Parts: sequence; structure tokens; C-alpha cells
Amino acid sequence: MQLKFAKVLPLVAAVTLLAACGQKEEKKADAGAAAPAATTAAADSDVQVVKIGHVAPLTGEIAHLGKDNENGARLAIEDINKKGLVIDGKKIKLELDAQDDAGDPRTATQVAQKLVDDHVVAVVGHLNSGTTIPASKIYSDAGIVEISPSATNPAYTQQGFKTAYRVVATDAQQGPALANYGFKTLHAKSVAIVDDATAYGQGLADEFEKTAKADGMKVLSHDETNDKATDFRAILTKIKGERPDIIMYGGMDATGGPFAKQAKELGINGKVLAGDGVCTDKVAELAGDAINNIVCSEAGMALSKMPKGAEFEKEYEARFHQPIQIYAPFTYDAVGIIVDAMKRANSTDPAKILAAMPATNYDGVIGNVQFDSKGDLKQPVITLYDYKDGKKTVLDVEKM
Ligand code: ABU
Repeated sequence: MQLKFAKVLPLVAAVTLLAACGQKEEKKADAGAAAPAATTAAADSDVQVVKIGHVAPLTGEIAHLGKDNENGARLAIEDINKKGLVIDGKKIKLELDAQDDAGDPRTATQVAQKLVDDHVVAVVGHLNSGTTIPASKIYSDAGIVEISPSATNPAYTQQGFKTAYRVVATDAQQGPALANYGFKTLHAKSVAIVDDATAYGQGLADEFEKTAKADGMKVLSHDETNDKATDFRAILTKIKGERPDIIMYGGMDATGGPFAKQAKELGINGKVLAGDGVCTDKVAELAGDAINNIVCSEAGMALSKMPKGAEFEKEYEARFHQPIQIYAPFTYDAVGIIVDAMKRANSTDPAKILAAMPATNYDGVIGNVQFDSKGDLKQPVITLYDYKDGKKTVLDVEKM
């Protein structure tokens, strides 16, 4: 279970204070602080095994999303090994060190330490903002690059850690995009907001609320549930009495689906606006008929609009015999970005990979990736969707 954002915040504040505040480009990689060389001799003495870590919840309510993330990273490792990788004249075999943080902040820090002890050269993860933020201090202390494929809380990259990167837009972009859609396109004059009290759900709902108010929408209420909740009828009955034009839900699909379903069962017919955590394939199954009421955003380009999206989808489905949920292309590219930094550094030393990261200019499945001084995307994109016949359908693409 994720801790409430309020419980994560003091940790974020503490690490922020401890961290140096300069820009990534200004900081030179500190080889002394990095983990020891992360390679081990393979059976074939000509080949060195290099480990890349991956962390996501593989157990619990959103294990389907964690597995989707892991599949994307695993596919990238397999593709790179198939092509062959040579760094500094040595043949490299990549290995995925895949871990489960159960979406729990405390477990996330333990797993992060395990990956450091395993001598991974870099980490793809974590999935949740509430796990990515506390784990980022461990990777920063070890000098290991961390690329989150999905954590959207802005605080992650605001701590001054030169190791912290992400390949998605943030909730400071996603919240306003949703609110503006509600106001300008749905012509909503009032909204009721509910969040799941996690770093992600609460953060996104707060960003939505700020823009909704600035747009002139009336925020009738802002309630809190939790990321394990299954029964939303009490909150929804109260909201029904408030007669909002729309509802905004900050949380993941495991709760967002039943939330929308119960809203419809209670006779609430307004749209339910939600972020990327809800914007999955699985939510159609969880929401039932109420899927037609959901409008959601992704913190990146739609798979159908990605330059190599169709090719990737075909390869993914052939390999894993299931549809992509949402973040697999992002974990696939996160591995590619780490290997690209390795190639440019001509080294598997974590400190040299870290030093190569700011100059990233990578053409992947998700498009071109370049980072700003904090480790965020230079050109973030938000895509808005609704569902037609249970399938995600693009409504709008906003380039930030
Ligand atoms: N961005 C939605 C899911 C991951 C997170 O930020 O918690």
C-alpha cells in the first residue's frame, strides 16, 4: 500500500534539503561515490554480464501495470542482446534484475538498496510516484541513474538529484490539461474532486484543482479515499447531492474503474476525468458500462501516434500474448536510453553512464527523448482519451 502523500512529503523535504541544488549539467559524475563496476564475467570469458535493474509492483492491486512495465524493459534487453552489444571492445550481455516493490514506499527503498548491492549499472523504475520519490535518494547516494517510466509527481525531479530522470510528462502538465478539457471542451462549470491520498493521486488532483479554479470552474468538494478502497458509494452519494457537471478522480485504474462504475450505478452521468493511472486497457473491464463516462490522460504520446508504436505493439503482443497496458513502450525506451548513454560513454561504469545522460538525444518508440536540467522531458506531451467500444480513443494531443 502506498503511504499518504503527507507521509512521503517530510522525506521529500529532507532529501531535498540534503541534496545539492545545482543543475545536472553543472555536476560532474562523482566516480568515487558510484557503486563498484557493475559487471561480472559470464561463463564465456569474452562476454561480460551487465545488470540493469527494473522495479515495479508485481503484487497487489496494480500488479498488471507492474508486469506491463517489466515486459517492456525485458523486451528491450532481449532485442539489444539479439543485436549484440560491444562496449570498449568487450562483448556485453545485458541482464534484467527485476524486483517487486509492491507499490509500497518502504519496500521500494529496501528493493532500491538491493539493486545497488546487486551492482546494477542503472535502474528503470519505479512505477509509482510514491515509491519513486523515496527510492531516488538511495540511487542518488549510490550514483546510479534512475529513469522512471511512469512517475508523474513533479517532486521527483525537484530534489536536486543528478541521477533522477523520467520519460513521461508531469502532473503539473497533466492536471491542467484535464481541467482545461473539462472547462473548454465539456463546458463544465462545476466539479467534484476525489483522490486516493497517494503522492500521485493527491498531487494530480491538486494540480487539476488549481487550474479548474483559475479557469473559473466551481470546485464543489475535494474528498479523499485510499488506494485499497473498493466501495465509494458514501462519497459518491454525497457528490450526487452536489450535482457537479463533472467529477475528477486522482488515482489508479484498480480504484478508478470501480469508482466510475459505482458513480454510474448511483445515477451520476457526468464524465469522470482521470489521469494516466486510470488510462489503461484494464480499466474498461473494471468500469463496465461506465467506461463510456471516463475521459483520461496519458503523460506521453498515444501508442497509435508513436513513430514506431505499431511495430512495437506487434512485437510486444507476439512475445507476451497480452495487450500493452500503458507504460511498456516507456520502459522499453528507458532501457534503450541507458544503453545509448553506455555507448556514448564507451563504458559500463555507472558514473560514466550518469555523466553521459544529460546529452541524451534518443529516437525511441515514444519519439525523440531529450532531458532538461532537472531530468524531465524537454518536449513533454499529454494525450487525452475516451473509450469507444471499450478501446482507448484519442481525443486530443497537447504538446507542452
Ligand atoms: N503516473 C501515474 C502512475 C504512476 C505514479 O505517478 O504514481
